[in-house]
Amino acid sequence: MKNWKRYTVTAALPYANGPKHIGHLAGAYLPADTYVRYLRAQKRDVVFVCGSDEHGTAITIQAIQENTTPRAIIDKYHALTKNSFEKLGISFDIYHRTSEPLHHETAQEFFLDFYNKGLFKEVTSEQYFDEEKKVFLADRYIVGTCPNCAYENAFGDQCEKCGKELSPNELINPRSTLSGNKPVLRETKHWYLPLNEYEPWLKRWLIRDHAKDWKQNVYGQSKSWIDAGLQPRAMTRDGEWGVKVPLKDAEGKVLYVWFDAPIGYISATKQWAKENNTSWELYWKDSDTRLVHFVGKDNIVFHCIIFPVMLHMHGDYIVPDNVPANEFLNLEGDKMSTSRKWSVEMHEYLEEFPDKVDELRYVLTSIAPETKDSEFTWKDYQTRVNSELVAIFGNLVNRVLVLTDKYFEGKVPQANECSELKTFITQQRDKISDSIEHYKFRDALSELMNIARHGNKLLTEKEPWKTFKTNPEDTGITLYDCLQIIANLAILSEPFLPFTSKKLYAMLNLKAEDYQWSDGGRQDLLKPGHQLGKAALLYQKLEDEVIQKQIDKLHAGKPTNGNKKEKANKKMEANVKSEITYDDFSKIDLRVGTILTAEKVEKADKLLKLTIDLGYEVRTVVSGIAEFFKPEDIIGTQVSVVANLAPRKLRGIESKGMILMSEDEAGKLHFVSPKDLTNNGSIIR
Ligand code: B3M
Ligand code: ZN
Repeated sequence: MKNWKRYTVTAALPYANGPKHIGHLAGAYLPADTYVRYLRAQKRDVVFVCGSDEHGTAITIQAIQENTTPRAIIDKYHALTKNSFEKLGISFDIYHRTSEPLHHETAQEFFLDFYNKGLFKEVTSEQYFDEEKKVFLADRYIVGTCPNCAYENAFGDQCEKCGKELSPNELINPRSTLSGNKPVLRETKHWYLPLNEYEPWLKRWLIRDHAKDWKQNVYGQSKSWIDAGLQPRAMTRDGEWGVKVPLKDAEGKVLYVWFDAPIGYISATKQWAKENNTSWELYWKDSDTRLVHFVGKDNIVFHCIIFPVMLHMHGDYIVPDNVPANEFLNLEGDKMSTSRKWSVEMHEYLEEFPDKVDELRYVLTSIAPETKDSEFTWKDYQTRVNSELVAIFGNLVNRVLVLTDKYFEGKVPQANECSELKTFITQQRDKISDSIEHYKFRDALSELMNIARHGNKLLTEKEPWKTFKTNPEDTGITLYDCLQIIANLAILSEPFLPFTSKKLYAMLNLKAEDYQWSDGGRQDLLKPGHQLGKAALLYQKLEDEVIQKQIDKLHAGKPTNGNKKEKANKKMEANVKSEITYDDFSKIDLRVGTILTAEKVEKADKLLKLTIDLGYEVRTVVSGIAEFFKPEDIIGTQVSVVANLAPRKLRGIESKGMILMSEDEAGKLHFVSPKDLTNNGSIIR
């Protein structure tokens, strides 16, 4: 294996157009942070960069829709997300922004490098333009009638009704979703990256170098993209918001967001190097630097194909050694989505559980979607916290410290190193290292927990509270071993549970900076006689009410029509009547009739007096529909009538029969009418 001199670790730059949820956290940021903390614990040279991705059509369109500016949107969400990451212990060395001048310069330099070398293809094509909003329209922002199924609201890239993939010019009656107007076709020139020309290089690089060491999901996706054949891809867009295309004849054009965003990793490193008086180039241009990109699965193609090609085209740069992308984290049986309000946003979690960060880190790593999609449920979160963190980890630490306090006045008892234990913990440390190096954070965490399990097992077997009366030396030995286990946990838990680790160091009265990863396994981390610090509870049990509240909150936040619909369904369900026989039904004489006249009933807001032609006779029927219909509007309407209902008097008027109405979820009434004009008096059965 190569001996890397330094590491450049990146985590996908979040779009600063909305809050980020725990699915994003589990997908990229948490594994990246765990990896980096592990490298730092090994005293390796590493820079961990991230920042806001602040350009792109989506932000422009959102600003138009919300009647605000892109700047206002990005400032808000940059701050929110940066702050959430800090609180979650995601330890970036820098959280930069792609709106910074340094980034614009860096991205433009890349563009010009390609341009000057003549690597771009210039292509002029016709694209839809919204004349009122003055923007070119991405395919998604054009709707029209589907040529395949005639659905009227098909998107410019796909019809959601029949599923057919479309291009905007296939739509019949195209409309802009921004103004509702018909867009016009305009000629526009763009610069294309000829990805197809780099296929041979990509293939060699991917298959020769990474068929073995990349995750199956990542390698497979990348390979199938390449196998399918690559197409030139436009690296510029029409618009005002973004990095300006640095050419004279490119007024009103900006770099495609996926061209500039990954360069954001480089500009972030430049800024960090400036602040830390070091060279950014070592981290991007030295072949002994290992470049690792942590991303979610929807970003694989950009990090495994497009960006590597860009780095290769530029020439001076290293390419990623690995892109350990995760799959998706679902939530309570459904895809996580901020817009559909089916998500747990990072800042929301922090508001609800400000002191339970490691609990979230623990659960998200335990269920990380490393090889396939996985699922977060609040019940599972509760179970893992209560029966693993509280019952195994927290319980061990608490019992050992309390017992040491009780029997040895909080001082490490006299004992010798236990070589068996030393071997065990050293092995565990190596298993954890190996798993982390292979981006298997779930396995790594479970090996960490096995160390805590081992401590509990020692306590259960040795029962130091019993031996104290007969053989206090044995009690001392057991507690000594358990204390060394806890000190090892302080070191080895740090990448996963940094807040826990910090508390452990304090409780043990040790200084974190005195230890590194290779100290894991040592049996003399705590010397006999060493005075321990104060014991504190590491984790608290999560009660059912607390969890139920989160579940209720999630369901209450579902989009309102879903919610209303649920209520309506419940109401309808509540009205289900008991079974009747066919004979019961056939007693009702149901007929079609036509409303001949309609008038209001004096002093009765809800009633209309109707005369209805039933073919064989004309009837008077009083009906409670005045709130919903104006008399003049319903004359001539065909309705269904219960013809043999016993007559009754309403406001002094004899009503003979009843007309059928259906009531919707809002309580509004609708006539139940035959679909086609039918003879009056026709029997309904
Ligand atoms: N902002 C997409 C995303 O948030 C994009 C990642 C950029 S990484 C260079 O999923
Ligand atoms: Zn269709």
